[in-house]
Amino acid sequence: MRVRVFYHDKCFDGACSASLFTRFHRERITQGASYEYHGLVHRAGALFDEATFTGDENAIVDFKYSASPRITWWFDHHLSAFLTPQDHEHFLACQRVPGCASRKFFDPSYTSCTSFLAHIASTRYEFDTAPVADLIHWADIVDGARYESPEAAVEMAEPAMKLTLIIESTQDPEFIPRLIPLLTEMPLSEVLNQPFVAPLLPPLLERHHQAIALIRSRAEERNGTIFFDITDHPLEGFNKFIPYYLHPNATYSIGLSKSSFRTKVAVGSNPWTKADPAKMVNLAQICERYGGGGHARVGAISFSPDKEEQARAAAAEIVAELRSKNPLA
Ligand SMILES: [Mn+2]
Repeated sequence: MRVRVFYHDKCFDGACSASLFTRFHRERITQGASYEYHGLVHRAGALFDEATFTGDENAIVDFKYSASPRITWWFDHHLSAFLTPQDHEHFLACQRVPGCASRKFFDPSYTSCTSFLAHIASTRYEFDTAPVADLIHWADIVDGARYESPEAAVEMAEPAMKLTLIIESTQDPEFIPRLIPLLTEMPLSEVLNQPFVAPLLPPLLERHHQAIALIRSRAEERNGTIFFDITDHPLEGFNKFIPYYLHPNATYSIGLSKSSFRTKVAVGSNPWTKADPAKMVNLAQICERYGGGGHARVGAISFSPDKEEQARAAAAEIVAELRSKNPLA
């Protein structure tokens, strides 16, 4: 039997979910099957190429629902799991058919898809999660950004953090499929030491440390709000907790950055702040005023590369507004 596993690409939880599905399927559904892995990414237009659903079984984990009859397993925990109302209807109809309901699962209350899959596999299929408890624990911390401190989020001490850094930045389409089976076969520290994994880490840590140094040199905190402009240093993304690592007493952070395809105003809040949540500003509403969006605690606005001055003006307005509404003042 050939099993194709489709997973959220470049995502620690996506890779862990694919690995956990494999171990569960091998131990509790069918022995001796072969497993192939295909990463899926969010993009405008069609998310799935149904021509790739060619396994004897096709599973989607940590990614949106597909109504294709070839999909035989589905696990997801994202609030936005259904692309269309028709997809949601299709899933609800499936839940009324026992043979379908026992293979397609959705629960947005779970922090990670890995912990959701573990719960279903253990409660419905008697799968033993004890050997993979560490993996489940770290999937919840990484996917839920549940770090105990800014140091834990930024200093990358744990193997899971280092693997996340590698998984999120790889450009090699064969890397994650090669990594996935190992995640439930050995401790994460041993995965990290594999010859095809270990050499990838030092240049990424170097880049991470450069980003910390750059933001340290630019970040200015006043009245509980950090502002930094790094548009003159194109970065392929940076760890969003760095501002609070450098200024732990700040409540908000506004960062202006630039890549080849956009100028971005990132508007965030400190996950470890002592501020009263009721006194905090809804950042999604602020970003929406400028055509951006997000969540109450973190949002962003994207401008086309030629609109850099507009982005800078928007950032300055938001900084002034948040500095006048310091919840800890
Ligand atoms: Mn996830």
